[in-house]
Amino acid sequence: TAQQIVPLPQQATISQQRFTPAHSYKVSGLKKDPATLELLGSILPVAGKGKSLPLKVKKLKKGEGPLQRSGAYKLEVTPAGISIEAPDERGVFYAVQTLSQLVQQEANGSITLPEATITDYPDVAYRGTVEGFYGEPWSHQDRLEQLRFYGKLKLNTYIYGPKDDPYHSSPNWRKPYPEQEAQQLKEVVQEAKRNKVDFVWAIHPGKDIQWNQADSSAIITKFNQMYDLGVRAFAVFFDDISGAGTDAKMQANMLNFIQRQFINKKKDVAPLIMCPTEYNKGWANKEPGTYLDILGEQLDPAIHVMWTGNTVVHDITKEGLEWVNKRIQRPAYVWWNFPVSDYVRNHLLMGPSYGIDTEAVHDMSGFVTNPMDKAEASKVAIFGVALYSWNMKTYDPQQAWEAANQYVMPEAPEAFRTFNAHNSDPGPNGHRYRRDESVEIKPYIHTFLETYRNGLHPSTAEAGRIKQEFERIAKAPAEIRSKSQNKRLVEQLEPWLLQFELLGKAGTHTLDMVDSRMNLNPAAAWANYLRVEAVLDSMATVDATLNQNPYQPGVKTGSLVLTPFVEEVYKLTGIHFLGGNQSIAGANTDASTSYSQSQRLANQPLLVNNKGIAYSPMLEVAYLDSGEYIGFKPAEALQAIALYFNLSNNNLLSWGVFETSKDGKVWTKAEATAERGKGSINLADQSIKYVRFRNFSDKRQNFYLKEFRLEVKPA
Ligand code: LOG
Repeated sequence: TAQQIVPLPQQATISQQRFTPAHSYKVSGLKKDPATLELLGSILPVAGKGKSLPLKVKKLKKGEGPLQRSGAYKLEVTPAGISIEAPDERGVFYAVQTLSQLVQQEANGSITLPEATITDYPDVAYRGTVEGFYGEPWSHQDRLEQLRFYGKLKLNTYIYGPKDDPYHSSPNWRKPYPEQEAQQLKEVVQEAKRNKVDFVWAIHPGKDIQWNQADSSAIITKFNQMYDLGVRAFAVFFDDISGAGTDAKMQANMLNFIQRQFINKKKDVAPLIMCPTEYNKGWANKEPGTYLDILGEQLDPAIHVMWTGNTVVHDITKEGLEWVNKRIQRPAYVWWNFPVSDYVRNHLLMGPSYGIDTEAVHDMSGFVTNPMDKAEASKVAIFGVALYSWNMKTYDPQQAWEAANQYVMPEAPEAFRTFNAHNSDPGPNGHRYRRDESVEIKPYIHTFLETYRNGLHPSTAEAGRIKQEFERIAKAPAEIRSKSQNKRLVEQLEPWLLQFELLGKAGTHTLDMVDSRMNLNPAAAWANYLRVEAVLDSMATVDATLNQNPYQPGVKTGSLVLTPFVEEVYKLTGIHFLGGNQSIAGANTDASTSYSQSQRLANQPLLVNNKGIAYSPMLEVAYLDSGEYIGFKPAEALQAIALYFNLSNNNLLSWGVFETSKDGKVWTKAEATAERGKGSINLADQSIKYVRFRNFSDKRQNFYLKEFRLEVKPA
């Protein structure tokens, strides 16, 4: 079977029997590609002198059909020799990658091969990743390792566009990279070449672009600098901007100019890619003749247009692609916002890559995933995308995920699987994107809880299964730490490993607590209750101490099913023992709410505790339509002290006003000063019950919601 080859070949006959090659191989036809030759030498004995078997590489004759695609190959392995035919160097490299998966090292030191005939080619022409997230960009070493990983999985595209690289975006997109960065990018480009990956360098000029000759030249100049570093593929991103940069006609003009003046003139660069401003259906103007239609009509047909789906973060459906393809008049180049976690930074997204339509092969020109800032941890999801985009019809998300756990952490696959199974869902978020989590244990948890809520004894079958899972969880982190050879991966997981281990302990004590209570052993139950409490305290400390970014600080694990389970059972047991309403010390803050009617901000999560209420900062452009406002209504038990805001906009107070109210009806202006939209307002008036910021102008106003926080204290 071809089952061990990833991604799964399109056609393969692979014998069950294995043979030991009689001689070493004499390679012909590969002189011009030292990287592939080197790889070959690392997997097979290649001849010195004496008798040898032929390993012939031939260029595939020109013709029709999928074997003409870049990366396609035919591979034939018999005891008499090996032959590879491919239309390009990438295809030969992929044949050798497949060969490396066929080769087996035997205990006696020899190697064996099966007889095999494989005819293989990719379903999607461009496959890979877009380093397109906000936050700390990948490290140099991370990037080099990713490229090797892509080579093995036949991914051919890496789009470089980290939002927080100032030379990719504003303020420095017009400037050349400083020497050290330039040198490192050069090395990344070389590693990409060795692995037959197109390194696509993207520019993000839209925040402050001027539609004039000077800025057109600035882009060409920058592209030429990148060309000199070895880059042979380019992209222009216009996502997450507001103002003059968003004009479709101007964007199309500029891109066509780049196409004529740069792409067409260099004979050796890949097709140009653009990310539009309206890059998802949710944000697209649906009126005919608007933004997307203008791009469709005016943009040179050779230019690819990226698309994230029906919303920013969404499943990818055939219907959704058909909708946009009609407008942009070409198949969209999919930018899948999974497993990116820049909008849920306290979570890891380690679950299967599902929700990508296996019927959509003809509706896309490319498929790239936007990963987490944790490069190694992102491999689980990227693995799925590699299998999907190479051979779509056979893609099974669950199977791919099982294989990924094995592939990414071969030294501790079971422990890694356990960890990933319970670290999948991003939690509530502004994009309303959710994932399954703890799928296998969920039904047991539900039944257990239903029973326990009624004060009844959960069955030993359920309790036993759940306890076993928590014991596995408690052990998994130590196993991962001690066995995994991938230290960088372990480092990236570490805060979550720590939290996961605690969750395992908390859960185990929880089951013991219920068991003693039901067996009428209140002393033991109470002792376990205190243990659960202590571990939950430790978890709160981890959450409040590690990963303290200003967006979604903290460390969440098992947040969809398991952590809520432990918390609820702990709470129910506490009520049983202590009576009354158990609540977190201090004022009841749950009743603090946002006070807003803005559609754009409706799903943006709030951070609420007894010190403050805040909007979780937004990465993309926020806006208020004429008359709309955002604000807060603190809980009755709380009193407003001060409002801190950073609404990043140069003339915030020319269109917006801060206001307070005692009743939500009569509003008083609160005097404020702002520097580039940043400032604070003192609110030391006990009668204030509402605070808001209102757009009093007659049109929509854009800004970045970097901070909007009301400090409070118990009244
Ligand atoms: C950004 C992207 C970010 C992602 C998820 C695109 C085209 N742009 O809302 O940089 O990583 O969403 O937060 C985006 O997706 N904006």
